[in-house]
Amino acid sequence: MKIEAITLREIEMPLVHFFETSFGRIYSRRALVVTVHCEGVDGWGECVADEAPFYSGESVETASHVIRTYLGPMLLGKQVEKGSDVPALLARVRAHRMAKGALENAVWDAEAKARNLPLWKLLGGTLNKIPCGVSIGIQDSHEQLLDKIETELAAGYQRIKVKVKPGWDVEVLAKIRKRWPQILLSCDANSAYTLNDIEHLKKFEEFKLLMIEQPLWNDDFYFHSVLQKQMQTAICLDEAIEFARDAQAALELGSCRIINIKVGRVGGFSEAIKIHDIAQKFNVPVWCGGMLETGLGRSHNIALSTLPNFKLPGDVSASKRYWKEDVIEPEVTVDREGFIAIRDEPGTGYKLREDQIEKITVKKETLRK
Ligand code: OSB
Ligand code: MG
Repeated sequence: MKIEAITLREIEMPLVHFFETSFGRIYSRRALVVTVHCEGVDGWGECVADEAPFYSGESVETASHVIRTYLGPMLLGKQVEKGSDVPALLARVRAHRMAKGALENAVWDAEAKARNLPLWKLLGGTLNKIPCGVSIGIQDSHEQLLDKIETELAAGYQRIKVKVKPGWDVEVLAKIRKRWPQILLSCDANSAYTLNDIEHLKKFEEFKLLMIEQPLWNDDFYFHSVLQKQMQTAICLDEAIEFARDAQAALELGSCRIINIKVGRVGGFSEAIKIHDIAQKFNVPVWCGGMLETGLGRSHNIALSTLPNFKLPGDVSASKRYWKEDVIEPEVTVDREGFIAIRDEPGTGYKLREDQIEKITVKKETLRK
């Protein structure tokens, strides 16, 4: 497949409910979507970078700059057979993993369509349904959070994850556990604590959490290993794992007992698969995280979640939890037992609503050689 052109779009989608983490609240999602045009086949990819560089150093603007100026030109006019050919072509650019991931995944998408194969099979998936959990942001009140949890449990979700930060943690977790003593419950701090908080973090132990996600600095695994040695509760790393070698280092150090894989954060499917495989060798389960993706990124997360070591419920939930109108058809739905059934059609199994994408596009340009 020759990459003849790349379309870069900035889209904006209002969230049905605000989403708040330890680093801030958003009401609407701005994102970058790329299309690689390859001799009659179009592959699509979503860049998970946020509008602001708060979760990671990347943002919509940095990703669009780097794709337009460097990464796009490295692919334009090239003959690529597989998504897995892409990382080597982009290797000269350092960092900018979310920008790279959008392009690489678009090529995997094109490859699946060109070969008439389901993307999940191409990735090496084996599961025909995937277990789902939800990530629930910080709310205006404890009552509002408890109401949300009740709704999600009633919908069938298998695991509840709540966002925490200093001032919204022990008391909140205590209320949840009191009301639901048995549910699978975890929390995600998005780097809101330091090692000075170790005694405070030990108070989380009594809530029998499935895991505490990324409690310390976003780029650290050494101090997480110090913390993990002093905690019974499993630590899960999200932000800190950008490469397969990070996963290896973290597991050798004992920094975590679970890994959250986000395909965008790690620069695309190739690196995501490598992390999956390393964790499997260490007998460490992984799960698929989310970045408030539109249906496009969501459909890629679903495909990745079919690999055999995705043993814990992911953050891949139904479209309607985030969007009034999604960009794919059908939208993603979760059954009463909390599973997403894998679709067996070629590509992602979800059709992009290009008319809808056009409607929410705020900027668009096409790159050619
Ligand atoms: O840390 O997992 C995270 C959303 C934005 C940025 C970071 C995170 C999240 C989530 C949402 O937890 C997961 C989802 O997409 O449902
Ligand atoms: Mg996280």
